[in-house]
Amino acid sequence: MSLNRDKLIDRYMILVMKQIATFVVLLVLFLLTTPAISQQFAGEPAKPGLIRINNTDTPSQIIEKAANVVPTNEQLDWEQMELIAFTHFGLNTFTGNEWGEGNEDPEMFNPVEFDADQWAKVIRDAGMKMIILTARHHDGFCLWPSNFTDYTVAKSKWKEGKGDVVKAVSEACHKYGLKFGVYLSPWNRHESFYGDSPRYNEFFRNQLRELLTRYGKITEVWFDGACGEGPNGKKQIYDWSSYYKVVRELQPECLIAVMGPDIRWVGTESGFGRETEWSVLPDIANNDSIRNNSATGQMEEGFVARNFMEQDLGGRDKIMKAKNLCWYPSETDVSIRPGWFYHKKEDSLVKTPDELVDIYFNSLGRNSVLLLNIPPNKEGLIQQEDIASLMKMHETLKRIFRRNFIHKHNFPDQPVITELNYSWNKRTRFNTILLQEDIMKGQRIEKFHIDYWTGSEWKECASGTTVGYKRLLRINDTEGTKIRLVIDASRGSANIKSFGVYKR
Ligand code: FUL
Repeated sequence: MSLNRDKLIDRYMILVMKQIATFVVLLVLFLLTTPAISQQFAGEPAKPGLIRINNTDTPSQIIEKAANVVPTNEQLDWEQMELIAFTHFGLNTFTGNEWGEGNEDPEMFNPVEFDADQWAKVIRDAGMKMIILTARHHDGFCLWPSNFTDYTVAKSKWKEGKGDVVKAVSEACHKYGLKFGVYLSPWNRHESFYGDSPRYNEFFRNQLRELLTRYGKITEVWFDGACGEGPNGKKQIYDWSSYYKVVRELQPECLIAVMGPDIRWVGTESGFGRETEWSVLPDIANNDSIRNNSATGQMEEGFVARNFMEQDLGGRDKIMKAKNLCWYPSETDVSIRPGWFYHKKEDSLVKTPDELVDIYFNSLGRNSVLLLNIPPNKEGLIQQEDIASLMKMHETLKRIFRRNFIHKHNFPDQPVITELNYSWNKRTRFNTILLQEDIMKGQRIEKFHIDYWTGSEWKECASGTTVGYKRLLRINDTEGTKIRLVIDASRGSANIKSFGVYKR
C-alpha cells in the first residue's frame, strides 16, 4: 500500500517536473525568437566623460556610443540653470572703452553707489541663476586686491582702496540664492611680462588660486579666447593644462568655459545659437589637457580648441570620423547693450523685451544656456533702462509658459520609438512648443516634426532637427483636438522628458 503511494507520488513529481521543463524551454525559445521590444541600446551604458572610438567600431557601434554620451552632474546642473548673467565691470566702465589699453589710471575706478545686492536682486528677479563677473578683463585691472599685481581696486579711489568687488558680488550671490562665476582674461595688456610665457603662466595660476580660494564656491570660470596682439604683438603660450589642474584641485566641481573643456562658446555674440545643436561632440580631446570625469573621479585627457563656428558640429558625418566623443554643451553669450561694458550713450540702445525674448527662444530654445550680459554703470548699479527691459522679458516669458495644454507633461522612463500622442477633449489653440530630452540618457533626436489633428486629418505644424536639453518653437496660431510629436530620425530611442504646448 505504502509502496503504491510512493510510486504515485514519484509519477506525479515526474509529471510536474516535465511540465516545468517544457515551460522553461518554451520561455527560452520565445525570448530568443521575439524581436527586441524597445530599440534601447543594450551594450554601452550611458556615462559622462570621454568615450573612445575604436578603429574597428562599425557605424552602428559609433552611433550607439554617441547616443550614450551624457553630461557630468555639474554639466547637468549648469544646463538646468538655463539663464545666467554676465556683468562686465571695471576701468572700461569709467573710460568708455571696450578693450582698455592696460595703462589707464586705476584711480578712475570709483563706483560711488556700488551695491552688489542691487545687482543680485535684479538678476534673481529676472529669473537668472548665476552671475559671472569680469574679475579681470583684457586691460589687466583686477576687481579684487590681488597680491600679484598693483593694478587693482586697492589702487583706486573707491572705498580708499579698501574695497573688493569680487567679494561683494560673491556674497550678494550667496544672499540672493545665485551661483557665482568669474571671468579671468588670459590676454593681459597691462603686465609687462605678458609674453614671457613661463612667468605669465605662473602669474595667471596665482591669480586663479586667489579667485578660487578667497570667495567660496565658484561654479564657472570663463577663460576668454580673445587676443588682439596681432602678428607683431607679444606671443604668449598659455599652459592651459596647468590652469585646468589648478581649477580641478581647488574647486573640483567648477566648470571651465570657452577656452576650457566643460562648456563651449556657441560661436556667435548675437544671442542666436544654431538650428542643429549637438552637445555630443567629436575630438575635443588631446594629450596636453585635462578633463575631469566626475563619474570616476579620474583625470582624463581633455580639450582642444578648434573651429566651433561651423553649422553642425556633431552630426553623423562628424561622429563617423571621430576618435573620441564627449559632452561639450554650448553657451550663448550676448550683451543687453551694443557693448559689453556700460556706456551712457548706449542707454537708448538697450535691447527691448521683445528682442530679449527672441534671444531666449533662439539660445536656450536651441539647446544652449543663455549668458546675458548686464553691465553695471559708473555708479556701480544696474541701469534703470536695463532693469525695465529685463523685468518685462521675465514677465513675458512667465506669461507664455504659464499654462501647458499638455497636462501630463513629464514622460519619464518612457522610451519613444517614433511618436508621442496627446488628445484634448475640445479644440485647443496653441502657437508655442517646448521639447526636452532626458539628457542623462543622452542626446538622441536628429529630426522631428509635430502634427495636429484638424478634425479630419493630421497636419504638420512644426519641425526641427536636434532637441537636447531644451527646444522651443514658435509657430502661427494653430487649432486642433490632438497633437503628436513624431521622431523622424534618432540615435536609438529618444527619451522625452517634457512636451509642452502653449499659447503666447
Ligand atoms: C570677448 C571679449 O573680447 C569681450 O570684451 C567680452 O569680454 C566678450 C564676452 O568676450 O572675447
